[in-house]
Order: sequence, then C-alpha cells, then structure tokens
Amino acid sequence: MNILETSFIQISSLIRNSNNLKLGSINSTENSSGDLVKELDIRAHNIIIDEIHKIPYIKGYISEESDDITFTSPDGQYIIAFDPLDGSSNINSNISVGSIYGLYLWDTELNGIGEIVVAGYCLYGPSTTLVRTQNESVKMFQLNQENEFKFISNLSLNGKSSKIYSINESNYYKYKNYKVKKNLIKYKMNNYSMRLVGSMVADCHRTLIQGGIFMYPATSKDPEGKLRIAYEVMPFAKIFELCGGASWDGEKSVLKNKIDLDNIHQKIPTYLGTKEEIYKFT
Ligand code: AHM
Ligand code: MG
Repeated sequence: MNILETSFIQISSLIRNSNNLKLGSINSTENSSGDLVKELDIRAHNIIIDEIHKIPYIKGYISEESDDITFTSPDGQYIIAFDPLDGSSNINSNISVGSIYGLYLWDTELNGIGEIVVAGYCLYGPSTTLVRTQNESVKMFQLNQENEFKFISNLSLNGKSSKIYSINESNYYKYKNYKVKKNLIKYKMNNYSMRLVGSMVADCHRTLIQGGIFMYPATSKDPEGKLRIAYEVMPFAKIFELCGGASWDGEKSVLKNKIDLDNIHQKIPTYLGTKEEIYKFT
C-alpha cells in the first residue's frame, strides 16, 4: 500500500520552500498531549487528512493533532494513526523532522482497534526518505528530482552492532527504571557514543541504519514516558521487529499492547533497537 506518499511529497516541498521560522512558530495553545502546536504541525495534519478522506478502505483516523478519533468511511476496514509532524521543536532550526503512521485492522466484533498491519515513516532530512513495511520486509525509498520515491534498499538490523545509544540524558535523575541508569553507566564504561537529534524519526532512522538503541523511558515527570503508542511507538516497534531488532516497554514487546479507543493519545515507555541492546533491559 503506497499510503500517504502524496502527502509526504507535499510536506517535504512545504518544508524546503517555506520560511522555517514561520513554520516553527506557535500556532495555537496545546494539543491533547500538552505539546505546543506549531504552524507546520497543523499544515501537515491538514495535508494528510485530505488524502485520507479519499481512501475508501480507511474507516477513520487518529492524529496527534486531533482530540478524538474521526470516522471517515463507514465500510472501511482499517484505522490509520499518524503523527503528521514529529520533532516539532526542531522545525525552526532546520533540523530533520518526520511523519509517522500505523495502519490498524478495525475489529468489527469488539468494535475497536485491532493489530497493526502496516507501518511507515517519512524523514525530511538532507534528503526525503520513506521507510515502510511491505508484508514481512521493510523497504526504504528516496525522493528524487522528479518527485517520485525510488526504491533504495531493504532494511535489516541483523549483524549491526554499533555502540550507539540515543536518549535525552538530561532526564537522568528522573528515570524510574533502575536498569536505565545502570545501562547508561555501562555504555560510558564500554566506550559507546551518544547521539540525539531530538526528532524520534531521525533518531530511530539512524538506529535502523547503524544499529544501537533509542530510548524514551518513564520519568517522574512523565510516568508513561513522552511518546504516544498509537502513532509513534507501535509503528516503529513493528518496523524494528520486522528488521530483526526488538521493541520493549519496560515489561514486554511494545507489539503486545493494544490501542485503547478511549485513550488514543496514551503514552508508553519506549526502547527500540537491536536485539543485543534491548536484551540488556529484559
Ligand atoms: P512531537 O511529536 O510533538 O514532536 O514530540 C515527540 C518528540 C520526539 O520526536 C522526540 O523523541 C521527543 O519528542 C523529544 O522529547 P524531549 O524534548 O523531551 O527529549
Ligand atoms: Mg511525535
């Protein structure tokens, strides 16, 4: 399913051809997660929902920028959850941002959200890169001068063992899981490098290409972490696991969770990486 590709091309063009300071300016007050909403968050959200309204198999959508689920096609079989613009705090500084989506089966018996079947993201970096699942594989495409996504490579984490960890370590004294603090010390003793863009899409993409681990654990300020399960963590968990890596929520694989219709902006502690790195937390 070449879903949302047209939207990603439009968002990429918007980012490249607009005043970054204006796109990164605050548009309104707060969204459901308590984040300050930027101009580009809203414009990317509107571009994506215009496309979704044209897709008959999508029953409804969940967006980081909408308070509730919105139903669009009564006969659709899927719910799409998306973060239109991930890494909002980086927009005005011309630092990589992205879009993330997950496509979930609609469970007609339970009248709720079933398992995730497709996941993808677009990274608006020095080049625009699209990564999405296709059956049991993960494929990477790059936007060319003709504005078409061209296939570059399959992605796999097998055999990648870079010593890189990615976390906002300024939260060190707020981490609730003692293994996080223990492993942060171990990384330093074992000559790991720390890398953090501050846009989940960019940090996870680097982890998928180079190996290592990306984390956003629970803190005393955010007891479930900061990242939202439906449109940030579950899609990446699907991608990491299909690449031969692993996902963890502090207790189990992220994929063992369900999306709760009554709590669509639910957050979850996040650990994504190679199996080797995730197993250090299990
Ligand atoms: P956003 O979707 O509003 O941009 O928020 C999610 C972002 C992630 O991209 C990133 O990993 C995280 O927030 C950074 O948060 P912090 O500044 O607390 O490290
Ligand atoms: Mg986000």
